[in-house]
Amino acid sequence: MSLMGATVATVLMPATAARATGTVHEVQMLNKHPDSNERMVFHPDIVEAQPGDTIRFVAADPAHNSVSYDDMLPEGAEGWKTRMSQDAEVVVGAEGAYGYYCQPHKALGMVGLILVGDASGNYARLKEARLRAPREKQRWEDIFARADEIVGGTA
Ligand SMILES: [Cu+2]
Repeated sequence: MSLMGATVATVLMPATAARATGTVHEVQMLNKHPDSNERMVFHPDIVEAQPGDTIRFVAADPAHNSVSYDDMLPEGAEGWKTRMSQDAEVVVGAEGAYGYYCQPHKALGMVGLILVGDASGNYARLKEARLRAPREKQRWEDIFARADEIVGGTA
């Protein structure tokens, strides 16, 4: 099984080998942030992982999913799109930064970031992605402000 790129773990393609060696990071899909009044959030919205780790998107509230941005993936990594209102697992193989959003709530800024290993290779490029909705843009600015310190601050 190749660990390059991200693959959605399904019944047909269980990422058993990857999960056996990697850590599982849970991301809750929520209508409201547990500690603030923010609506429609991935929690946590920044995950630090290592190649081969699994990101488990938990459908704690219904009507959410996770979709990778085409222009927010490491070179050569595959994107993903999970089913609405369902738990789903994505194995992150390639080192780098991955941006994703919730399809119904993209414009409301329901977005998240996964940093795998040394993410400096494509992290700066994520900031150049074109974002149309003001709240989407605002959430990304907030995420980047926190992620800068993790990636190195100069990115
Ligand atoms: Cu959503």
